[in-house]
Amino acid sequence: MLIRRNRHAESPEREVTDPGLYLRRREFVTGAGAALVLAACGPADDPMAEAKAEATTGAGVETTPFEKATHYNNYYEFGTDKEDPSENAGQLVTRPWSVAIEGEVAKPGTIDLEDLIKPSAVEERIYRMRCVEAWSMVIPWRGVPLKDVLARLEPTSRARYVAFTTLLRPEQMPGQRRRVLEWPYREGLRMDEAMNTLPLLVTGMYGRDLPNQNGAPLRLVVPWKYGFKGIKSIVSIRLTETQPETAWNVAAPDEYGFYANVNPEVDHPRWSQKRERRIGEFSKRPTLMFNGYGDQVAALYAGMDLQKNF
Ligand SMILES: Nc1nc2c(c(=O)[nH]1)N[C@H]1C(S)=C(S)[C@@H](COP(=O)(O)O)O[C@H]1N2
Ligand SMILES: [Mo]
Repeated sequence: MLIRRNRHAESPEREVTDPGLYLRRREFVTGAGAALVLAACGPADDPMAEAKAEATTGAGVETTPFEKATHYNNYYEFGTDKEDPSENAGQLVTRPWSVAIEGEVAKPGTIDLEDLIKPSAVEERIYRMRCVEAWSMVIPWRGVPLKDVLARLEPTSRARYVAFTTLLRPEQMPGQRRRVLEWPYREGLRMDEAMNTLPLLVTGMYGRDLPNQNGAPLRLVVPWKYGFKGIKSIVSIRLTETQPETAWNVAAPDEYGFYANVNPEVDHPRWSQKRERRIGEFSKRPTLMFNGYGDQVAALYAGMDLQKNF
């Protein structure tokens, strides 16, 4: 069960709620995927209520503190240290913003971000995020289902993949002045993965607009895949017949596959993927196949060798 909260149905106060207060409400993610329980704004300090919620939701967990989610980032366009994006991304100008719609679609062209998002109902969804570096967070995102946006673009019968590109603007993205990766950052999904209900095109988090360091004004979130699939500051969406190149796969094909499904059985050459550190916790926890979203996505890979297609 996914509780969908339509933005327009929310009280205006909600928009100005201090994120700290917002976070004090208890929010839990179940072990079984996108399903989420937003426990009513009951007393946050009632240990019994918390224990009960944990019991009913299985691997229930609180959302990661906003401070952590916005100051421990990977966004190499702004530097490779975790604090670099929060320090450097403020200079990125994110309005106006348009997205190029390219390739196998009925009407290629350029569309204003607002017009791309507007026809869809904005939702808030709490997802686990697992980085390939073996840390994880739980983040309340705000966005629209990728599948809704793609359907509106009217893919042709030849469209088998969708490719995304990040902004290339070295004047405002100091990390792009060094060849850490082949810029611009690129990512992609197979069309049936993209049409699954889980992937979100994200414009906000923690009930507010997306901070620049988290990929403003538009980023992708694919919760059953490693975090690097969640490409930030998207300027182009291209539907293709063949599997697109992706930045990390081009940089190190033995380390980062195209699929990048969270998989505790396939280790990265430099680190095990069996366990992860949830940011804010002391001991490591086991990593779940497909990051715990197998119910919704395992069928996409029926018959595929996930050791080879990692
Ligand atoms: N354009 C771009 N997108 C990116 C990255 C990046 O360096 N550049 N890093 C990826 C990685 S490795 C992760 S784990 C997530 C981190 O998202 P967060 O900083 O919002 O937690 O963004 C992904 N998207
Ligand atoms: Mo990552």
